[in-house]
Formats: sequence, C-alpha cells, structure tokens
Amino acid sequence: MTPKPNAKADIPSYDVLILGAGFSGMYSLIRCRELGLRALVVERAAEVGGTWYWNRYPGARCDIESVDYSYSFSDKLQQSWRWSERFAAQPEILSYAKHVADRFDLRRDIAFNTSLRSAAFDEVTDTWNFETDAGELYQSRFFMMATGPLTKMKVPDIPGIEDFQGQMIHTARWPEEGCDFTGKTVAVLGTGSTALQAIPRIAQDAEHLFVLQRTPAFSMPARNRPFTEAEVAEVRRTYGERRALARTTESGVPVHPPTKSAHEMTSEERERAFEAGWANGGLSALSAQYTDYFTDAEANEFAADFARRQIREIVKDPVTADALCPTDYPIGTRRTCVDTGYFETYNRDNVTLVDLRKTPLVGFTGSGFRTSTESIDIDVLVLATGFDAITGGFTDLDVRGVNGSLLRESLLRSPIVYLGVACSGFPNLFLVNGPGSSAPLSNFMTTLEQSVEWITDLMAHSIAVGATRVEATSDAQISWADHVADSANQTLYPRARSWYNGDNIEGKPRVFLAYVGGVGTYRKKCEEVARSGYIGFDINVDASLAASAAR
Ligand code: NA7
Repeated sequence: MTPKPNAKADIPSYDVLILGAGFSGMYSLIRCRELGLRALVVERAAEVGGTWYWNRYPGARCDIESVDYSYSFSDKLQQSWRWSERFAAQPEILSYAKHVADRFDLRRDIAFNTSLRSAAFDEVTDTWNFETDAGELYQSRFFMMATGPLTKMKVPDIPGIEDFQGQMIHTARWPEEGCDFTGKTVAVLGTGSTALQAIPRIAQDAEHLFVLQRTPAFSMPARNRPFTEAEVAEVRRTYGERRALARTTESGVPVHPPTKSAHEMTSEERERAFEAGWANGGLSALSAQYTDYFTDAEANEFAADFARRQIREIVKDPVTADALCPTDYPIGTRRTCVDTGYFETYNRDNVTLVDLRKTPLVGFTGSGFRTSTESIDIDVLVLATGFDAITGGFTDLDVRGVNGSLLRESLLRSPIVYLGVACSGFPNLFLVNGPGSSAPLSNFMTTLEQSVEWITDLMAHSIAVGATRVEATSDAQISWADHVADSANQTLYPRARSWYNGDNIEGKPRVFLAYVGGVGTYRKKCEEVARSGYIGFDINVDASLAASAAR
C-alpha cells in the first residue's frame, strides 16, 4: 500500500483498528465482524498467536489446564479441538491459534509483519490516525489495544552485558530454528515461571548449566499427563457447565472455591489437604485448600512451610536446597510457578545454582559472567528476565490522545485505567485486559473473552446511539483506581517485590496493577456499568448521526 500522507480520503479507514493478533486480538476481530464493524488487525509477527508465537523456548507450556485455557465462545470449536495433554506445550497452543485463524478465516483482515509507529486521536473528526514503521497510514473510529500483559520483554541493564561474545538469547525471542546446547556451557539468568520451565530441558542437553538466581520461586508440580479418551469425552460433555462456572470464580477456572479458613482446620487436616493438592499438582495445588491463603499471614505461612519442606525433600544438597527456599515473601504474592522436574534438576552433576544473594552478579565479560567470588566462562547466556508486565504493551507505542497527551506518560502517572479498559484523555481507545482488570491474576482466556465482549458491546452501543466519541471520565478512573488499591491492600500481595507491583522495572511507579476482586466480581461490576448506560463514560452523541442511526 502506497502511503499518501496528504490525501486523507485515500487512507484505508476502518471502524476499529485492533493492535495484536494474539488470542485477544483474534477474538476482537471475530466479535467486530459479528457486530458488523469493519476491523483491521495489525500484527508485528508473521503469524497469529501473540505470546505463544514469541515464547517458544524449550519447555514453554501453559500452566492453566488446556481445556480451560481455550476459547469458550464457540461450542463447535471447543467440541472439535482435542488437547493432547493436561498442560499443553507451546507448539500445540500455537497450532490451536492457527486453527482458529483458519476456521474463522481471520487472516484476510490481519496485516502481518506490520508494526505501528504511532497512533494519534484527531479531536475534529473523532478518529484515530495510525502510521506504521513502513510509513503506511490507517484511520479508524475505535482503537483496541490487544497487546497482552507479557509483551515487552525486559533486558536487564547489567554491566558488560553488551560485551558478551557468546550467544545471548531472551526467552521471549527464542530462535525459530531452536538452539542446540549439546556440549555447551550455558547460564540462565532468572528463576521465574519461564526459567523454571526451561531449566530442566536445557540441563538435559547442556554440558554444564549455571542457574543465576536472585529470588527463589515457589513452584507447584505440574503432574502433566496425556488426556485419555474418557477424560476428553467427559470434558466435552460438561463443557457448558465448566465454562459457566469459570466465569464466576475468582481465578477464571472451573473450580469450586474453598469454604473454610486455615484456622478452622487442624494441622493434620491442613497437611492432608496440602498432600492431596501436591499429589494432584497445578497452580492452585496449595492455594485452593482454604479461604485465607492470600489474606492472612499465618494461614499463608502454613502453605509456604509445606512448599519449602517439599524442596528440601527433593534437593539432595542441603546448601542448594536452602538457597532454593523462598523465605522473604508470602507464597502466591509473586506469580507461583508450575514445573516439571525443576527442583530435581539440581540433583544433576551438570547443574550449579549460583545464589546471587550470597555472591552478587558483578557483570558480564566477553567470555562469561562474574560474581563477587568467581568468573565463569560460558558459551550461551539465556535471559529469562521477564517483562515490563501489564503496562509495557500499552506504553511501548507512541499513542497520543486529547491535546497530544501521551498514553505512556498518563500510565506512568496513574497506571490504573477505568475498569482496566479505558483511560481518561484517550477517547475511543480500549485496552483489552489493561491495568486494573482482573486478568493478570486469572485464566487469561476467560478474562479476555469478557473484556473483548464488554468493549465491543460498548462500541456497538455508542454507534447505535449515534456517538462519535466515548471517553472514560477522570473521576471514574480515579475511583476505580482507589477501589483496585483498597482491594489489593486487604491482601498479602503488596508485601512482595513483583511484576504485579511494577517492581521489576526501574522507574515504574509502585502500584498493584491487577484487580484482586476476582474474575466473577469484576465481570459483575463491568455488567453493572453497562446496565447503567455506561456510567463513568462520556458518550458524546452527534445529533445528525443519532437521527440516521434511528432511521
Ligand atoms: P519473571 O517472573 O518476571 O522472572 C524474571 C526473573 O529474572 C526473576 O527471577 C528475576 O529476579 C530475574 N531477573 C530479572 N532481572 C534480573 C537482574 N538484573 N539480575 C538478576 N536476576 C534478574 O518473568 P518470567 O518470564 O519468568 O515469567 C513471567 C510470567 O510469564 C509468569 O509470571 C507467568 O505468568 C508467565 P528477581 O525476581 O527480580 O530477583
């Protein structure tokens, strides 16, 4: 397409421009089509899949059960897709995304290999104007940022890192052809969810693996296994009920919540519950056992103590086991990991844990890394250092709203947007599962469907009433941010340094970025706002459009 900067009439124009062809963006396109809205998706990758396109490091897999980490909007789709395992690996999830793209013929409305450089709201025409890196121009009435919470990778600023002459790979940009570790000395920097999945796999092939750990992680065993035909049949039979329940729970998975406090259980009862949870595995192996896991320090410590005992039982070397035991934050307040054989990996002769709290990382050299006590040569450095989470996908791009104000600056001042979807000063812009939504603490597939449906309903409503401009009020945004903060402060979450609080990115304000009220409560609050005629939004009706919409 030839850009024609001065010929606005020739600029391709849409009702909605959707940024990102991950699961949120794909469903946004499907919903827009259903509502008769002309939509274009802009995607920097060559394929659909979003986070599952980029994060193809060894061991990458979902830590929500696959039958629940999938779209629920089409019964035909969920009845026809067969997940092979309890927790699907990245290639299978990417195949699923491609299958959805084929089945719903999505690619014809997706501009792949296209990066937006800027988006600017035109206050005269109430439209968004876009420019891509290649200089192409687009315009649209609405702009949906479906950029995902784990998009902008974090590359740590560590002295000498740019001097390292070996191979350096960030897990979120794994080479498509893979990486052969045979005969190589490898260092993995980081021990979050990503590293815990990758480390056991890398250790199998590497000559030697050094794990550079600053903060140890709590991790639950996945107990992953293939699905039997009987299980598949049962899930298909009960899919409707599973999905309905998932939409009402705190975490967006179909599990009935616990009813008892930890203090209403004897220590034997708690131990039995933990043992059963640990044997079954999965993210909520311990957290699902009682009601006050995230709110009561003593109740939380019961579970933390159990998890630490499991580490000490698995890891043979007591010094290593000790270093792997988290002690300075409540369990669950940093994202709990789910692993397959992570702690067992430290019993291998070719794996060394480098405890950066005891021997801090001084920096990198041309040939390896240096701590306060030693220098080690390595061939490959794997950065499993995470993301500028939740806000990074929204602040990366130059987005200008009313009076040319920058979204990046607005989110730096006050990161929580109204209902997690709309930011005052940025009319007709919607953030799918943005800061202040329940998404980061939940099954993302459940929350993205809710978010996309709610946003597209609001767009359809504004078109129906003849509005050209929809904008969250500043008062509504502030009061939602207060509610999000009050809710977080009633839990243990703020006690940990974590990406939930923006702690992992220098200069980011310390604000709890997710709504802890849970998926079901969040959904109800959003529904109430819609029922009220979208209280908290200014919806400017153009009289002539209203008349034509009514005809
Ligand atoms: P995380 O969970 O943010 O983990 C990043 C890891 O990298 C964590 O252990 C960090 O240690 C470590 N890190 C980052 N920077 C440094 C520096 N400068 N020095 C030493 N160590 C560092 O990212 P993941 O990709 O594992 O997981 C993200 C989400 O993806 C996950 O929660 C799931 O929802 C899926 P730190 O904690 O800062 O001490």
